[in-house]
Amino acid sequence: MMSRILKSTLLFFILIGLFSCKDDDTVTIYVVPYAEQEPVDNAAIVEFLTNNYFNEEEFIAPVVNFSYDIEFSTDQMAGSYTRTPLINYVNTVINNFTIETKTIIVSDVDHTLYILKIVQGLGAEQPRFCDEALLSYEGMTLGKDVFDNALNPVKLDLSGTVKGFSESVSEFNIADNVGIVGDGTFDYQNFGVGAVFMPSGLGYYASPVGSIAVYSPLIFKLKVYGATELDHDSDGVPTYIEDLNSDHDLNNDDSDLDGVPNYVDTNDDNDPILTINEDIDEDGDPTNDDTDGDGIPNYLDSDS
Ligand SMILES: [Ca+2]
Ligand SMILES: [Ca+2]
Ligand SMILES: [Ca+2]
Ligand SMILES: [Ca+2]
Repeated sequence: MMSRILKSTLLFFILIGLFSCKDDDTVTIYVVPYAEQEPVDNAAIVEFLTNNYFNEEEFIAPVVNFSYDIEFSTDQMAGSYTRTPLINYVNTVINNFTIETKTIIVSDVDHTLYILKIVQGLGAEQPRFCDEALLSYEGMTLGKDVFDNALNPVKLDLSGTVKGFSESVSEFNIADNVGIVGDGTFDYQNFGVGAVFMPSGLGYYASPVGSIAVYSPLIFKLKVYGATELDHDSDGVPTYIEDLNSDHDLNNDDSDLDGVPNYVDTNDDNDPILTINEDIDEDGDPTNDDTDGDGIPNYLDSDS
């Protein structure tokens, strides 16, 4: 089921193509402007956070072998324990739990992510937006319809997931210890645990994907275990460095303007030398070789 969190832009364009090329009729599909949809989605998320609680009592006093599974519920009482409405956690720390907000701009419109942090994670690393993360997750709508999950740890290239997903997973730290249990399975300790509430503009927006209605805000529960730096074109330059303008969009960095973005371009400056071979000092890093001393490393310098 995990393929459903992959970006659906391609599907979207194919659908438009099918609908708009019927005979000579041009059918225009109306797409709601982000500036109109974001406030609607935000209000729906705030309503969810106002009316729902999570099983905080289980995280405050975890039993042996606790699953660290988050359960959202409209029940405020858990036995004699009174839960805190989720909305109270927004930008406030209570019992070491919090909901951090993060603003992501899509087509000039601010979109707010609500990231519930239950366990930050004690590992040193955080997966970057374009790294491979080892994680488990469950995706659901605000109506709590589960549309996707990976309950056992899977490796996911975050650059291929929707922005609301990659920008949330990258806010957690990984496990600080991995043990191998007797049966050969792994036992991760102190991994990141949380959830994200995202407006549709950071999810699938107007693209119909599986059972998810268009313009659906989404929830993903997350457990983040590990991170691996990726180099998509194996040119010696890690993908996160190929995002030259650091805007977390890999597709708008194309140094030689040949239509192939740097992160998948094995020759970023279109000179006769592949990027991997511009690593003059052969230290495995082509970004620190600047023969003519002009401040532009050779792999991006067509006159080096
Ligand atoms: Ca690269
Ligand atoms: Ca970029
Ligand atoms: Ca290029
Ligand atoms: Ca080159």
